[in-house]
This record gives sequence, structure tokens and C-alpha cells, in this order.
Amino acid sequence: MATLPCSAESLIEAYGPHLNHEPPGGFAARTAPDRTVNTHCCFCGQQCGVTLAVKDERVVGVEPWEEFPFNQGKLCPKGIKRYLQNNHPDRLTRPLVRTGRGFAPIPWDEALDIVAERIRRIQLHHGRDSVAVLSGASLTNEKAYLMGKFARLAVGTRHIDYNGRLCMVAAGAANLKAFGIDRAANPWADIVATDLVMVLGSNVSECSPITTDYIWRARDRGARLIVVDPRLTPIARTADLYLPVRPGRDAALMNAILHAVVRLGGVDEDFIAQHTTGFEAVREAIADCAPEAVERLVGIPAARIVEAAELWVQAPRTMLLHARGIEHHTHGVENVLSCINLVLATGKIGKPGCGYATITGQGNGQGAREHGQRCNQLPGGRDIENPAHRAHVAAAWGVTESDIPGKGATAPEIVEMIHRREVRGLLSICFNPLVSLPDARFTQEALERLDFFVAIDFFLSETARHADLVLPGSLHEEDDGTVTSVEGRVIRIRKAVEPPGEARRDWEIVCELARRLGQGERFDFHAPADIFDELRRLSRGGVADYGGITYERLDRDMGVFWPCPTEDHPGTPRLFEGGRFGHPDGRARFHAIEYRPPAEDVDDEYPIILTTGRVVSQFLSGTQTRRIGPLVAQQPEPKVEMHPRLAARLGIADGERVRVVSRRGAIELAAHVAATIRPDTVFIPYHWPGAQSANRLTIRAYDPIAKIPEFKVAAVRVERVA
Ligand SMILES: Nc1nc2c(c(=O)[nH]1)N[C@H]1C(S)=C(S)[C@@H](COP(=O)(O)OP(=O)(O)OC[C@H]3O[C@@H](n4cnc5c(=O)[nH]c(N)nc54)[C@H](O)[C@@H]3O)O[C@H]1N2
Ligand SMILES: Nc1nc2c(c(=O)[nH]1)N[C@H]1C(S)=C(S)[C@@H](COP(=O)(O)OP(=O)(O)OC[C@H]3O[C@@H](n4cnc5c(=O)[nH]c(N)nc54)[C@H](O)[C@@H]3O)O[C@H]1N2
Ligand code: SF4
Ligand SMILES: [Mo]
Repeated sequence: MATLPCSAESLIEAYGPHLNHEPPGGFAARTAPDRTVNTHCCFCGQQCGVTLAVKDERVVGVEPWEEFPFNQGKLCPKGIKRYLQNNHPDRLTRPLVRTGRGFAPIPWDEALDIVAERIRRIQLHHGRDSVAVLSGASLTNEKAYLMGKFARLAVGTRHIDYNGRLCMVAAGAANLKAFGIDRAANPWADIVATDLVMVLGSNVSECSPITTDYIWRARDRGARLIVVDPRLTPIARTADLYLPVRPGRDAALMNAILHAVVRLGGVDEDFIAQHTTGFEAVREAIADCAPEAVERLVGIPAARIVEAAELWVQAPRTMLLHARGIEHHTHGVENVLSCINLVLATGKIGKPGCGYATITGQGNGQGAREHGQRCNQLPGGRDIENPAHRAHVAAAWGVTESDIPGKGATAPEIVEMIHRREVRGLLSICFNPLVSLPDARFTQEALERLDFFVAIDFFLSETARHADLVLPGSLHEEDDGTVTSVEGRVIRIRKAVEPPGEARRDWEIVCELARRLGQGERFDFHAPADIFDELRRLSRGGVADYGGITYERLDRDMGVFWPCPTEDHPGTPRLFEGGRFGHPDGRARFHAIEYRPPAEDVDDEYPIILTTGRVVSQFLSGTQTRRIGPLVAQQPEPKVEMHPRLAARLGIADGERVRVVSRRGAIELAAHVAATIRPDTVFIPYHWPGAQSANRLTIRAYDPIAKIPEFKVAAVRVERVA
């Protein structure tokens, strides 16, 4: 970029939202690339193999990587257009500092000095924990590990957490409680081999598109399909049994299905006796959860609930899959545990074609929750409050145990602490909370109260616009590393090109900052492979054991499933074989679950349930996909999906502008009237900021254990815009 703008307005002009469009004729019509690089898509947790085409040291195209076993050449719309980011006119290419007149470029050394100086000054006046770090699950394992170490040792704060707090933590907490391990229990090949797939709260076709193919291959073999979702999603249209649950009532539904399974005699008493503890409490808890007793609450006729139980009992092998639809709740952990109860009570886990998984969301949603960038966690999936775990990590880092701060606050709690001025300095990488946290007005107020805020990103996100300093980091294809996919398979991310302009690789920025904070010798890494080596050694003996995984093995075998303790260990595609679970006694734990209502229920003033989520063409807070022309063309703006009956009652026609109002705020958008949703519920995708942001409506209410926000239930009213 020749000249840099200085006013906030001209900056927004210069930094988008520009759209990058494809050259006419597409990839095939372009001149031959200089080289191709096999790596993985930067977006969702499926981590499809892609082949990037490089010309003149820029990424100019993408083709599927046919040999990669997971997606076997298939890609979704985002994967096909992801390559349009590396060359994007909005890329941050120089460090920027806020001035009275907007952002201005600043030399790297000066920028890094300012960050270190401001962090230390704030800590001097307000204590070490007055500075917080927010990180993200799109980062590689190497960077996720580095951020945890950086926060604890270089910044010296207890407050580090990540955007996976908004994503997978309800499932993670429930998996740890029930199984002692937080990872998909089965490889995806087991979906193809099963007799019944049960999908809850997962819009598979739009959000984990390649999983659709696995389910269809099972269907081709005769497998049945049950879908539980308040919306008739594309995958639900193909189901044998579709259960349109009222949002927030999944635990009641699952208790009723288990009640019916018990009535049918479908419980596996041998498995329960040999491999589990706690079933008697569950049996008692579900005694009064007969389908007939809950049908009105869950909004599904008792006969359909019984049918689900019958299908489940009749199928020799089953795969239960769920995603954020049951997890984004103030009782998200309980919802997940109620699903696990069904799986355990029928002994349907740990066998070929038979098991359970939560479908990972973010690109490295799995690995980034294992290596210590969570407020309660140290590398290898270790517990920051466990003295033995602390001692192990302290020894490896060459510090004393007391040098590692204790458990910190979760990401939403950190934002609340910023709002209360208990946290005054923030370093954020790979997180866009202004768009992605509930109650966006509150998040904005918090960001405006910070004494110092530095953001590391490759685009100027809505959150980064509030920063004092913005440091230009690296895109997926601009660095080496590893991620861990939806299946628990550790795979290699390969560098295709250098970051553009003065942009730097994320880990180099963080190591430079550590040096300036006086911790250089503990961050003396020269390549991602050095960081991975430290990570894998440190993870040895932990739950998430990467000890035997090397870059060479990953290159040769197209991935290795953890746990993999030694270099001659084959890795572990399927967990819990032979009914041996991750707890010290080898037994899985049942948890008696009592249905609790959502934090905010409907009433006369706000009579409609709002639920939120995704569309296929956009990704998360949209900073990346809202800049990609062909993806924006697929859906330029959010719409509110509503049933024709509700629309008729409100006098709203398809395409008309409506106002959706909650206790937090109001937004205006077009109505999409279709019989694909319950008449008592409306749906808004959340990928857009500002006046189009679904999170202006959502509620700041969290699961008490996991602290995941209740994105899937809020009370609203819908009005025609005159
Ligand atoms: N295209 C696209 N794909 C993505 C992403 C993206 O942003 N865009 N993001 C990735 C990430 S990080 C994630 S976490 C995943 C998310 O993947 P999903 O969880 O599949 O996506 P969501 O749209 O959040 O919600 C899934 C479904 O839950 C339903 N639902 C809402 N409330 C309830 C309820 O109370 N009970 C039940 N049973 N269902 C309910 C919604 O109708 C929706 O169809 O997708 C990943 N893949
Ligand atoms: N209402 C509602 N809200 C939701 C959800 C919902 O269903 N409904 N879903 C929630 C879920 S499941 C999730 S996962 C969160 C996501 O929450 P966000 O944190 O908002 O997710 P992203 O959009 O990925 O934002 C990450 C930022 O990091 C940048 N980034 C990406 N990769 C890298 C990298 O490698 N290096 C650097 N330096 N920067 C990078 C991107 O440009 C972007 O600005 O949103 C949550 N919010
Ligand atoms: S967004 Fe997900 S499903 Fe689509 S290509 Fe990328 S990794 Fe595959
Ligand atoms: Mo997510």
C-alpha cells in the first residue's frame, strides 16, 4: 500500500470491507502455477485437505487434495474460495497505532516496545492480573501452546482464555466428566459403518458439509437417520425421523428417550455393571420423564419420542453426533450428559461403527483446547489446579511451580472484568468478541474502557478497530504447524508463501514480545517445529498425549490420532475399545440430569424464541468470509427465518423488512418465510456486525460449569417495519 490513511473513516475505506473477486475464467483459465502445496482448509474443524496453487509468491488458486483420506477431494463453498485471502487488498501489512486522527503506520520495533512498556506499566499500578490475553482456536497447536506459555510466563497473568469458550466447552466439560477424555470417541469411518445415525443440534449440511457425505454413505448401506433440530435443515429433510425440538429442551427430550428405552428393555445391564458407575441415580431421575409427560414441554408428540427409542434399541450399531445446537445453552453440559447417558445405558460405544462424537467447530477446535491456552488448563490437557500437573509443567519450563499463575477467568468473564475496570490491558489474537460474544452493546462498552488494547490479526476485525495497536499477523498458508481435526487426527499445515508486506508470522510476534518482557530465553524458538517439539515432550503422560507424534510421521501417514505416547505407537483412532474409559478406574460415569429451563423464556412482551447459528457461505464472525466476493454473493446479508404461520399472524411477507427486538437491543433485517422452522421460533445467522448483528439480541447468560453463552435461546418480538 503506497499511502496509509490516518482518519478512522478513511481507514475503514482503505481496510474494507473490500471484496476479493476471482479472476474471470476461474482457476483453470489461469496460467500454470509455479508450485502447489498440500495443506488444509483454514476454516472449519473438518480440516479438509486442499492443494494451494502459488504463482509469483502469492496464493492464486485452490484444488482439492484428492489423496487426503478425510475429504477425498470434496470441498465446501468456503474451502473453494478460501484462497482469495492471501492477496486481499484489506490485508494488514504494517503495524498500526491509534492516533488522535485514526490509525497510522508505525515501525515494528517501536510497536513491540510500546506493547511491552504498556503491559508492564499497567501491571505495576494494578497488579499482574490486570492484563489479560484472549486467544483463538483457529491457531495451530504450536501457537495455542505458545499463547498459554506466553500469558503465564512472559505476561505473568492468570487471565488467558480463548474463543473456543464460545464453542466447544460444554461438550468438552461433559466428555471429561463422563469419559475422562475430551475428544471424538470414534474416527469418522465409523459413521459409514453404523446402522443408525442420530444427529442433535447440528446443521451438518451447512456447517460440517463433508460429514454429510459420511452420513450418506451410511444411508447407502441402509443405515437409518434421526435428526433433532428446531429447524428442518437440509440433513433433516432426508431423515427417517425428524424431531423438531423446542429450543432449550434437549435434556428433557433425551431423558424421555432413555425412559422409553428402559421401558422397551433396551438397557445393556452387563455393560453398565462392568464399565460404568452411577446408572441407578439416572434410572431414578428419569422415572417421571415418560414421553407422555414431556411431549408438551419439548414440543414433540410422545409417539415420535417412542419411535426414536425404538430405532435406537433396534439398531445393532449407532453413532450419536451433536454440535452447538444442544451445547450453546445455560445447561449445555447437562444436555450433552443426557446424550451420553443414552449411549452408555445401551453400551453403544467403543466398537467399530458404534460410538459418539461432538462435531468440532473451529479449524483447530480440538487441538487448541488441549495445549494450555484455556484459563483452567496446562499443556497436554492438564489441570492448572492439580499440584502434580503444575509441577510437571514447571519442571519442563524451567521455573518453580509458584511461577505459574493459578486458574484465571473465562473469556466472557474477562470481558465482564474489563467492563468493571478490573482488567485494564488486553492482548488479543485470533478472536473477534465484538461480533461473537452475546450482548454486543456490552462488549463494545467494555472495549472502550480498556487502558491499552493490542490486537494481532491479518484483517482489521471489528474488535481490532478498538485497539491502540494492531499488529499484522499471518494467515494459515503463511506458516508451518499442526492442527487436530474433528476426528482427533493431528495433521500438518504447510507454509505456501511468506506473509505480505511487513506482516509477520504470529509466533514470531509473540516470541519478540516475550523477549521484550524479559523472558527471551524461554521463547527461543526458531521454527514452529521447535515449538511442536517442546509441546509434544511436555504433553507426554497427559490426557492429550502427543509424545510420539513428529512432523515426519504426519507427513508420511497423513496424520496421527492422539493419544500417541511413543514414536512406535500407531495412534488411537477409536477410543474406549473394550469398554475402557479415561478415568483412573477405567469406568465411564453416568450423571443424573434434571431438565432446567433456559435463562430467558418467552412471555407476553417477548413471545418468540430466537435461536442463532450459521449459513454455509459465511464463517464465524465473518471477518474472513465477508471479504470474499463469491461467498458474499451467495448470501449478502442476514435474514430472519420464520414459519409461514408466524409470518401470517404478524402480517409479514417473505422478503419484507422486520424489526427483531429483545431486552438487549433491536436489529432490522429481511424476513425469510419458510416452513423449515418451528412456528414458535425464529433463526438469525450471526456472521454480520453492527446493525446486522444477531448478538445485539442475545443474552449474557452462561452455563455454570463451562461458561458457554446461551446463544441458542433468547426471547424476542418481531415487528413489521412500517
Ligand atoms: N458454514 C459454516 N460452517 C461452520 C462454521 C461457520 O461459521 N459457517 N463454524 C464452525 C464452527 S466454529 C462451529 S461451532 C460449527 C457449528 O456447527 P452447528 O452446531 O451445526 O451450527 P449452528 O448453526 O450453530 O447450530 C446448529 C443447529 O442447531 C439448531 N438448534 C438451535 N437451537 C437448538 C436447540 O435448542 N436444540 C437443538 N437440538 N438444536 C438447536 C439450529 O437450528 C441449527 O440448525 O460449524 C463450523 N462450521
Ligand atoms: N449468536 C451467536 N454467536 C456466536 C455463535 C452462535 O452460534 N451464535 N457461535 C460461537 C462460536 S461456536 C464461535 S467458534 C465463536 C467464534 O468467535 P470469533 O472469535 O469471533 O471467531 P472468528 O471469526 O474466527 O474470529 C477470529 C479472528 O481471528 C482472526 N484469525 C483467524 N485465524 C487467525 C490466525 O491464524 N492468526 C491470527 N493472528 N488471526 C487469525 C480472524 O481474522 C478474526 O478476526 O463465535 C460464537 N458466537
Ligand atoms: S470450511 Fe470445513 S468443510 Fe468446508 S472446505 Fe473448509 S474444512 Fe472443508
Ligand atoms: Mo464454534
